[in-house]
Amino acid sequence: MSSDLAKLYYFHGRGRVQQSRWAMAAAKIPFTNVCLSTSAEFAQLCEVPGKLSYGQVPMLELPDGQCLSQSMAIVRHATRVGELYGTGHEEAARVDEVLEGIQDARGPIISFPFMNAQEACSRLHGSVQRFFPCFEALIERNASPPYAVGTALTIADVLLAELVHSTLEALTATFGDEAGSQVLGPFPKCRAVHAHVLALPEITQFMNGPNWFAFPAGQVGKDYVRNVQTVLN
Ligand SMILES: N[C@@H](CCC(=O)N[C@@H](CS)C(=O)NCC(=O)O)C(=O)O
Repeated sequence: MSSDLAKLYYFHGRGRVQQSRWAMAAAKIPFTNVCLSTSAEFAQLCEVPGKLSYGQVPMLELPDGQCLSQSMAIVRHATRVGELYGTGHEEAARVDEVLEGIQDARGPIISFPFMNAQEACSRLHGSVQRFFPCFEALIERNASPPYAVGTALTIADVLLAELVHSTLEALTATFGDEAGSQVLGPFPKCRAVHAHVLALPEITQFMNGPNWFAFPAGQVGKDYVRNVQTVLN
């Protein structure tokens, strides 16, 4: 079945689809979320040939009915549609270099609701110490602040902003307002990318619209974990 709007299938929360949502918003692709609530809904999706290529969500259903799995394939599709891959092959390769670093750094954000919050933050802190100096060096090398690659916005900036944002949310939810600025204080270039991306009208609209889900801490996190466990049974 097709409709005017692209549909992102996932659970009632962030998880592995959150980067796709930021990418779709930055690329100005209108979309809606289809949030699974029951294992029957998931089983039904799995049974339709061509819907879930890997028997997994996230999945993006395009308005013409075509379905695309794998969160980073969805991110890259939105990136190409929104022309956020930089200019030329070399910049695209540099964008990928940042994206893959973000994937390596982002594990503790994904596992956050499934762990004790303090332990999750300790892992997150380790990840920040390991990867944020690298992001700072990449932005420095690019020499066109605040951008990580080239002289205009790319998906590298958007997903770096998402990582900074989620990190701040995790630390603030666990240790209070000061914690985020303390941990991210030594990384002004990453914070500048974050500020720049958050000021974009399409991102402001996304963050204040129906496609925005709260960070999965506290009760939100517990509800999300229950939802995932129910659906995956
Ligand atoms: N590499 C995939 C991983 C997707 C994934 O692990 N999805 C999980 C939910 S977060 C899932 O659908 N698991 C069900 C299963 O594997 O049976 C992506 O990034 O999209």
